[in-house]
Amino acid sequence: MNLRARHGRGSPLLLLLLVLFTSGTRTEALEPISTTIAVGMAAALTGFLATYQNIFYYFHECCRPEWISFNKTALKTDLEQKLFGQHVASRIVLKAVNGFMSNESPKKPLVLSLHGWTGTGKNFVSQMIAESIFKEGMDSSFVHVFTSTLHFPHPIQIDTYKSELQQWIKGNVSSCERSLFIFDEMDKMHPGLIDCIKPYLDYYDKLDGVSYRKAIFIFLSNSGGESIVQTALDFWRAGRDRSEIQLKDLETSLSLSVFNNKESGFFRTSLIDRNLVDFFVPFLPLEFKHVVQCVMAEMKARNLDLDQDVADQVAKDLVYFPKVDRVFSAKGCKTIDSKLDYYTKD
Ligand SMILES: Nc1ncnc2c1ncn2[C@@H]1O[C@H](COP(=O)(O)OP(=O)(O)OP(=O)(O)O)[C@@H](O)[C@H]1O
Ligand SMILES: *[C@@H]1O[C@H](CO)[C@@H](O)[C@H](O)[C@H]1NC(C)=O
Ligand SMILES: CC(=O)N[C@H]1CO[C@H](CO)[C@@H](O)[C@@H]1O
Ligand SMILES: [Mg+2]
Repeated sequence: MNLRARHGRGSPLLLLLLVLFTSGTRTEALEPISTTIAVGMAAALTGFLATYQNIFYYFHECCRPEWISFNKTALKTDLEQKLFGQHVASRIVLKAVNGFMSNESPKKPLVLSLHGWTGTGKNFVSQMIAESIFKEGMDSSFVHVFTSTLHFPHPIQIDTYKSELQQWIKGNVSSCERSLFIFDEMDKMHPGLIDCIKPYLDYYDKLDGVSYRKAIFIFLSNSGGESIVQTALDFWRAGRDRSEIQLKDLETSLSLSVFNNKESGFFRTSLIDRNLVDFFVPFLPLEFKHVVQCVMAEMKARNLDLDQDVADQVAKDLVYFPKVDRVFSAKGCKTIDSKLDYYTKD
C-alpha cells in the first residue's frame, strides 16, 4: 500500500486560500468586531495551513530532516550483522560516513571508491549507506544510481551523455544538497564522462551558485580486485589470519594496480592525482565460511528453517579459486539465490 501516492495535493489548500483572500478584501467594509473575528480566523487558518504543510511533509518525501538524517547505530549494526568477511571495508565505511555526516559544513562532498572481486558486497554496502541516511533507502528520490553499461552504453554518444549527466547532477543537488550518487561499473565508464563530473567532487564553495559540499558520491568497480585477492592469498599461504589484513597492506597495491590498469577508464583520469577520492575501500574475496553465512542469512530472510547442512551443500557447489587451493568463491555471494531454490524445492 502506498500512502504517499494516494495523497492528493493542492485542492483543499486552494479553497482555503480563496476563503482567506475574499474575507480579506471585505474587511474594511465590516465593523471592528467582525474585523477581530476575521483576524482571528486568519490566524486559525495560518495555523491550519502550517499543520497541513506538516502533514504533507509527513507523507511526501522531501529534502528535510524528517526524511534525511543519518542513523549511525543503524549503519553500524547493519555492517556488523549483515556484512560478512569485510572487516577492513566495514571499518572505513562507518568512519567515513559518520565523520562526513556529523560535520555541519564539510569542505567537499564525500567521495568513496569501493573496489573488489565480484559478489563481495559493494552494492550491498552502498544500499546500507543509503538506508542509514534516507528513510526511503534506495527508493528515495534523492538517491541516484548510474550504471555505465545501462545509462551510458554507446561511446559514440559520449557528448550527449556528458551534458545530460552534468545537468542531472546539477539539477538533483539544486533540489536537495544531501543527494547520494552511486556510479556502478565504474571500470566500464568512459574516461571522458568521469572527467566531466570531476568539478563536482572538488573543493569549491559553489559552482554556478550550487554547492555540492553535502553530496555523497560512491564509485563501484572491480578494478584492483586482483591485487586485493593476491594480498589475501599471500596472507592465507603464510598461515596468517584474515583478520590481520589491514588497510595499509592493501592500499599501495590497490592504488598502483588501479592506476596502472590501462583498461580501466576510471583512473586514467586524474581523480587520484588530485586526491578527489576521499577513501578507497577494498573488499576482500569471500571464503567458504562466508558463503555459508550468506546462505544462512538468505534462509532467514525467506523465513525458511535454518539448516546448516543445506547451507554447506549450497556453498560446496560453488566454484572456488585458485584451482589448487580453492580458497575464494569465484562469484562471492552472488547466485546463491537461485542455488538455494534448487536445494529447498522438492
Ligand atoms: N560480504 C557479504 N556479506 C553478506 N552478503 C553479501 C556479501 N557480499 C555479497 N553478499 C550478498 O550477495 C549479493 C550480491 O552482492 P553485491 O551485489 O553487493 O556484489 P558486488 O560486490 O556489487 O559485485 P559486482 O562487482 O559483481 O557488482 C548481495 O545482495 C548480498 O545479498
Ligand atoms: C536508528 O536505527 C536503530 C536500529 O535500526 C533503530 O532502533 C532506531 O530507532 C533508529 N533511530 C532513529 C532516530 O531513527
Ligand atoms: C532535476 C533533475 O535534473 N533531476 C534528475 C535527477 O537524476 C535523475 C536520474 O537519477 C534524472 O532522471 C532527473 O531528471
Ligand atoms: Mg555490483
